[in-house]
Amino acid sequence: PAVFSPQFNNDFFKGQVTINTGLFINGQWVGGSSGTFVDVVNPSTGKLLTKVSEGTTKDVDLAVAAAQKAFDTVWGSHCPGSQRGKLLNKLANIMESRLDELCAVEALNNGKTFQSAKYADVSFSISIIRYYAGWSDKIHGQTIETDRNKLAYTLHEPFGVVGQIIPWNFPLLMLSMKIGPALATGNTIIMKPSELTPLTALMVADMTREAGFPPGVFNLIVGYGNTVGQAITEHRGIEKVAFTGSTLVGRKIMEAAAKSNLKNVTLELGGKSPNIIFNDADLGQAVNWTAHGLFVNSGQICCAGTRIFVQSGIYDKFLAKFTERIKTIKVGDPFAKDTNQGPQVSQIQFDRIMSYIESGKQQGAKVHIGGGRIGNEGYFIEPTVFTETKSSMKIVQEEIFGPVGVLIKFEDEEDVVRQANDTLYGLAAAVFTQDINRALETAHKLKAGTTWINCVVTLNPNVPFGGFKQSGIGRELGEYALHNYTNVKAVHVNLGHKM
Ligand code: TXE
Repeated sequence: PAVFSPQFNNDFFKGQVTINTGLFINGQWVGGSSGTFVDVVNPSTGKLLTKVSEGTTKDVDLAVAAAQKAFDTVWGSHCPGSQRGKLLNKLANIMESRLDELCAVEALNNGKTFQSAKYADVSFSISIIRYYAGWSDKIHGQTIETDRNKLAYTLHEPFGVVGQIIPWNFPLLMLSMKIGPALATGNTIIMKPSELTPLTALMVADMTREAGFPPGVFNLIVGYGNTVGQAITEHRGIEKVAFTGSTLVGRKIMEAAAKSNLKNVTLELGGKSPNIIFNDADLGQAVNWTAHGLFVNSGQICCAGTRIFVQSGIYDKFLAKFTERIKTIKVGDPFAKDTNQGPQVSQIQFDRIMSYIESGKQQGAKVHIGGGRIGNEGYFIEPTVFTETKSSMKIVQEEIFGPVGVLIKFEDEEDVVRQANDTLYGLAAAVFTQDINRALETAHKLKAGTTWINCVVTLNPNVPFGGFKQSGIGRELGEYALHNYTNVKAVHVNLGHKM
């Protein structure tokens, strides 16, 4: 298979990166069995970057066979946890030694700014791998007292071969959140990155080899959702599938898992998270955090605070200050020093977002700021805020996944909790107030897997993340994510009961 060698020459990174563009199966780079390719596009220009081998159902079969063999011979119970931890630490060190390369490729392929990749995505990915390296030799069950004549204990065993399907918004971070706990607990992996953003995943595949992971432990197949994704979810040799992406596809994954071998499923899906600002909030901080929660990663983040509820007493002041803040956001080249927001990831996403903006206008909401395209090349969209919305509007109910939010006035706590919970989703929420009682009371009433108080969209490797309602099943990050990748076996030992 070929390699792609982009040359970078910008303020942050000068140099060339070499990326294998094949499939990574059983520790080897191979071409896809169909000989076809996936086009990978630069979202800043809309132009083709490179072609990557396209996987098929047949390649998934080959990868599952390799992963099963690795699990049965060199991984799982054949590899002590301390050794798995050592390999994960080595992987993290290699990623760190190539931090700038990873950031550059992430910015090139996804469109996020180099700086955000550096201070958020890539650094966080490395921390996550290290965090799970530490867990690798601490995976154990319980000893359970029953009676004097019996001993019972549990073992937390890996599933075996697990499938992982990830999206394009945080290509490296999503990969790290998935492989960290899966490898720490001793599973082998079939990974499918998004067909839009496979490049950093291809780099990591090479790094797993360099780190010394045995062949077959980590396998990477680039391909489309309805072929490779579907093949993973239907495969009878795969015991577990973990997915991050749209709620629509999440449903399909559960269905395919149910119809095949009832594989264990975890899902991290969409959101429409409320961001609540009470009258007594620190105005400057609330404005800054709200802008971060809405526009970070060009708004392409599942836990974005897209429904901004502002209490009536502070509404006008907040709107004025928030507007000034938004005007300072510079949209443009991900590699320029002063850029805060890059392009959307693809033409399809760009079109979706623009059609949501259109629908907001048509349903009678007011574009307070933004609403348009920037330039005529690439997929750049202005930071956009709507006011004068109604709860039935599509822009209030549906995930837009772009730099678009709605500002809604509320009167009291009861009113805002009702409105905030009026959604199919339940991924996250944020509350801004100086009153600790109000902050905690509201946080406890919100139906969301994460609630931030006086901040928004900040994650830590050791704090769980995941959704209530239609935002998902299971938790990623933290100790909780280990449960996604282990089966619990109970062992009963008779010490003296006679039959
Ligand atoms: O996501 P998909 P899309 C939301 C967001 C966005 C919308 C559409 O609202 O606007 O989804 O984005 C793979 N079986 N999120 O269409 O299709 C696909 O190849 C198995 C929220 O790009 O869900 C990719 O690897 N896999 C989200 C992955 O699923 C399938 C992040 C995600 O793509 C498949 C991304 C199938 N039938 C989008 N069909 C979040 N929660 O962060 C597709 N895939």
